[in-house]
Amino acid sequence: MPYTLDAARNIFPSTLTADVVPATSARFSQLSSEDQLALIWFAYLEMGKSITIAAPGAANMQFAESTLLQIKQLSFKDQAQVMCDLANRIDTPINRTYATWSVNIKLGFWYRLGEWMEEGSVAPIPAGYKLSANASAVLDTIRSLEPGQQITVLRNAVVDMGFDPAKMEGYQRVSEPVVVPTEIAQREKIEIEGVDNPTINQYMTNLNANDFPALISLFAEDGALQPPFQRPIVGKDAVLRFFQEECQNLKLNPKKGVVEPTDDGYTQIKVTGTCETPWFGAAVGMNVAWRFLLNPEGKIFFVAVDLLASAKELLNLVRK
Ligand code: 45D
Repeated sequence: MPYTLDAARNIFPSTLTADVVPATSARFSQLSSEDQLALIWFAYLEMGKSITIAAPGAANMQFAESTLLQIKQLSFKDQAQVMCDLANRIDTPINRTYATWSVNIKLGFWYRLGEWMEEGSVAPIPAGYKLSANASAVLDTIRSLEPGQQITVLRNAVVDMGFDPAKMEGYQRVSEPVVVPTEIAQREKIEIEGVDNPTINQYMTNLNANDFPALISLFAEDGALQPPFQRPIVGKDAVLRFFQEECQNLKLNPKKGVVEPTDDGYTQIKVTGTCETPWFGAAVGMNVAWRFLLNPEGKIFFVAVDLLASAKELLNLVRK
């Protein structure tokens, strides 16, 4: 019997994911907008002491530029209001524009606002701002997380701001242009201890090379991809769009894995390793697992990417 998507999602069920991340994001979302902004500011300052965040490229910034300049021209009071409105997710023109942006454009927008807050051209968090008890507790939790989990909480905070795109209709999504894939000769060879499978190898190599046409050809027509803490994205068209909009310049470092054939010709493969984002490079290697289910033709029917609970989970390759 062929697999259903629900059954596929449950392969390698003993995989421990970093559930503290969605739990922390949920607590964060309950805070007042003032607390949210101040908390991110403090978290961002603290993290900045140990890891440097890369400045966004021009391709990232061009789409946010006019909104940023519009904000820069406002009074401090109005700037603070714009930022609170973003956190409150209410219906404003800026919040609607924000909703159309890809994740990387949203991050670039806040990166620039953060720079301006630091240099004093955009309203800073009031000196001596005191977080509420709840907000302090959330900040303490964030402090205790691994760097890969910390940046995921920050990213969630940014992604969740602005007007809800699901409440908008007929809008144009805005994302960076797709870069040219790395030349074949320049692509790094992948070696995964315990896994010698052409589909898996090409998945890793093509994603690292930003070769999305080659990458999507590895998927079954109704194939699905489940990013960390998200619902699966189903079907080749939707998965390709996700790769082009959200997955440029990632660096996957798969290390080891296990291959388990099933009775009906499908193959379950779990791989663990790290993943770097262009924002933090090698400074933050996120501990991840890929749980693949290949169909009898060797195409990807399903792959889940999980952010792992701890580095110890990199060694968990058991099937049950
Ligand atoms: O509110 O195989 C201020 C897939 C204060 C694809 C601020 C994947 C006020 C398939 C500081 C100004 C994608 C699933 C804000 C693999 C305020 C696949 C600013 C996995 C907001 C492996 C804050 C990829 C700022 C993964 C500027 C796991 C914050 C990718 C910036 C994960 C935060 C990427 C940044 C992550 C966070 C990136 C830049 C977690 C970036 C996080």
